[in-house]
Amino acid sequence: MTKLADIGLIGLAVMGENLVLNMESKGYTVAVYNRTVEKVDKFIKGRGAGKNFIGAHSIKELCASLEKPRKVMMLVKAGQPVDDFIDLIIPHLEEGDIIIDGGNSHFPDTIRRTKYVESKGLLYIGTGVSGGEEGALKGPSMMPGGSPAAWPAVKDIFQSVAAKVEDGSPCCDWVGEDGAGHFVKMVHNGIEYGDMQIICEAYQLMKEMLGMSSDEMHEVFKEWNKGDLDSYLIEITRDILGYKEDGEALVEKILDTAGQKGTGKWTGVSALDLGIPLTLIGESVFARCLSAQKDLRVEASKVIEGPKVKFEGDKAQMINDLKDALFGAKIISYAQGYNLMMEAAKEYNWNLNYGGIALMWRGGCIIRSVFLADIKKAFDKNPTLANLLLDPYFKGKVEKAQAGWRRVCATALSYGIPVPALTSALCYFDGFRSERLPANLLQAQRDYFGAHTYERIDKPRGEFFHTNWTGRGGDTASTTYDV
Ligand code: 2AM
Repeated sequence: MTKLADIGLIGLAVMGENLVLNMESKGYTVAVYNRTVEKVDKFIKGRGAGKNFIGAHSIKELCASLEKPRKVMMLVKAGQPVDDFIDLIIPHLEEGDIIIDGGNSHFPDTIRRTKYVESKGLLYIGTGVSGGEEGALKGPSMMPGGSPAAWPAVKDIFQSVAAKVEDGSPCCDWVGEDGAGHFVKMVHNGIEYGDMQIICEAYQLMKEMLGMSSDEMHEVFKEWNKGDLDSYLIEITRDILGYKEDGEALVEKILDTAGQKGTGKWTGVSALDLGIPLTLIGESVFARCLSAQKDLRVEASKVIEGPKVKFEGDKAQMINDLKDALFGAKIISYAQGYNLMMEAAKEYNWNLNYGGIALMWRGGCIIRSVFLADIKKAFDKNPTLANLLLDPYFKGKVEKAQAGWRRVCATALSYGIPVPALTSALCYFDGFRSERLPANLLQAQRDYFGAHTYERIDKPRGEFFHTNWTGRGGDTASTTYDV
């Protein structure tokens, strides 16, 4: 009898192909299937030739070729195709077998699918896979969640294909129940939006305010990649700025309208749902939306005047300040992202391992950076850390960065150059460290027009007051009616 496969994969697009080649290179036998069946034979004869793959021409054949407990992984288009495949796979599995979704599914779908698949006596995993095509082949960051009982059966495969950090630890660990893995992947993507936006803001300031050439900026990013900012996104920005087409920087010929696939938006929507101030990521999503209104901006640029000032400050100092601004804002972005995960853990009953998540993002994925090692350390020291800004290391770093960061924001605003992510992060920082915010006045306004009541600082919490502010309203608080 021919050897059974360790795992089966449905979806031979480039991510799927690369991931199974990665699995096979680690010593696993993989059965493969694709909706358009010709792709199976093409793969077996092409990139998969001479390797330990079993080509299946139906889902039945795929499931029959698997070692028990059977593990069937889908890497197909997110949405309805995932539900359709689940229904096609279920009849060919037995109790204890596992269905895995490695696509970019929205976490509420994964919560629903976990319940559904478990109701059939099977186990389910929804895993974030980050790192693009190259990551899939050489070692992605993997963020699995779902039925906890499924983890021991896939742990070895997942951890052996995942990226590794310097000490050999895999960038893959169990995230949590049902949709936790896809939630964490979503937050990863939101943070990616934020990291990219603050880099773009620094670029615009260097180019438009400081009048720097792409070669000069290339050198600055090269330097920045050697310190606290050392990360994949700084590294590729360095390379992009140095890339020439016919002797000129290609980046300057690219149309300034950003695309998006929706994961940043999902992160922002989730923050609004859970009441978490995820300002930097929110601004990063909106910045892409504004960039997409190109025609309107071109029209506005012809008729609306802004400040006309020429930078006369110390250029080297401003570049140094920009580095601090990026680092300060980056700390805020991760503090906010972690805050969102903590609230989601409460809301959805997930037992998240925050240090483990930092380790999963440390290598293989788009937001990989040296900085994540320090986040891991912060949570290792204090697993119940309420906010990253309260960790002594990060508190010290932000305090040190704030002077330069403030100079950058103040200068950008006076020059009329938009820096929505850098400034909103600074405002969050100042709000977070304020004992008193103006919400007392806000509560008074709410009570004035809507009798919504307020609490007092000279009375215990939980006691609510209503004032008849004008002498014309009654004493009835809004709690007694429902409008
Ligand atoms: P295909 O090769 O038959 O198009 C990535 O696009 C993967 O998802 C591919 O394996 C693709 O199969 C599959 N896919 C895309 N849309 C699909 C759909 N509507 N139903 C099932 N599979 C789909």
